[in-house]
Amino acid sequence: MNPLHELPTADLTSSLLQAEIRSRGYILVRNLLPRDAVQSVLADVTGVLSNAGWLLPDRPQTERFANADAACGDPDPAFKRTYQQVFNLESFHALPHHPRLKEVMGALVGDQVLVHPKPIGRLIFPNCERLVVHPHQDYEFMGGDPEFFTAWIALHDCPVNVGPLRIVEGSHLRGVQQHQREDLHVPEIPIDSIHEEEWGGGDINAGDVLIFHSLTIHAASPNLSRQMRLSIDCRFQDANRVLNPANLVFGGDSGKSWEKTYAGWSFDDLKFYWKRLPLQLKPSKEEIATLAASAENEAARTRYARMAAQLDW
Ligand SMILES: O=C(O)CCC(=O)C(=O)O
Repeated sequence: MNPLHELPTADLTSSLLQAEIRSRGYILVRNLLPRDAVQSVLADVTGVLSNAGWLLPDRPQTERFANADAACGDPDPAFKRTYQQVFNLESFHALPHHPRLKEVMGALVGDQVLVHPKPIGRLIFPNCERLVVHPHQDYEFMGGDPEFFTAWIALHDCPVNVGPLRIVEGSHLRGVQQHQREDLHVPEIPIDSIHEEEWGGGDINAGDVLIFHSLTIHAASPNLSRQMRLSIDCRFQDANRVLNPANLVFGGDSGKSWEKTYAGWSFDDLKFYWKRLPLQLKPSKEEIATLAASAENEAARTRYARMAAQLDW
């Protein structure tokens, strides 16, 4: 595996950042976030996991030693229940808004930064092949304007054997790739279409941020340790560019809502902040209302109706 190309925070300028992402499709910024900011999210997340019985009780919870008997992952119901508690944490949502990260993402996308409101937490048990995320482009899942960027943040030091992200340098220049869906798995780019020597990776530490373009091919490395690999990935774009409204709402019939997410929060400033931005939704609210009445099948009409009900401003 090739080492990742990295930049120290002190060297970051808007033009350097943009040039690096334009040519390589990613950049690893060492020590961008203060370690204590990341560690306090880790403490909250491991508190939830410990209560769920996912961690060995005789080890400090922030060391993340996994209870192998509890191993689970999406879409297991036990996973979804615990994941929802992690997703509801205020600190989990606040980290992508950390001023140091927002400043760098602003240097990349422009002054009006939209932080996508649904960060994803990765709660990866060790030695579970089925939980390892396979090669893909984020654009396949988020849609909208491909000019958005992901920030991948490990919540602890993440050496290669604990399963950090790996990246194919320059792969964003290949354009939108065909993703395949095998059995019930999420769509992925076939692994044999990527040569082993194309992958870049290495240790990623607490405080480091791996930033990459929506078309950059990436995948997780397997977690071969005895600890859980915990990370957050979140997306950023110029608020004036097109956004797929699915990134603002909850799908499915799980009953998730922003009101439930916010129920235990102490502060209001990160609640519904995107409603204050002049977003370019595609499809627009009007188009979604039309689709809710006229889409070709019942399932699609239900999906659009659920979306329309949540786009209530
Ligand atoms: O952390 C992982 O295992 C996968 C993350 C990922 O695919 C992403 O950040 O888009």
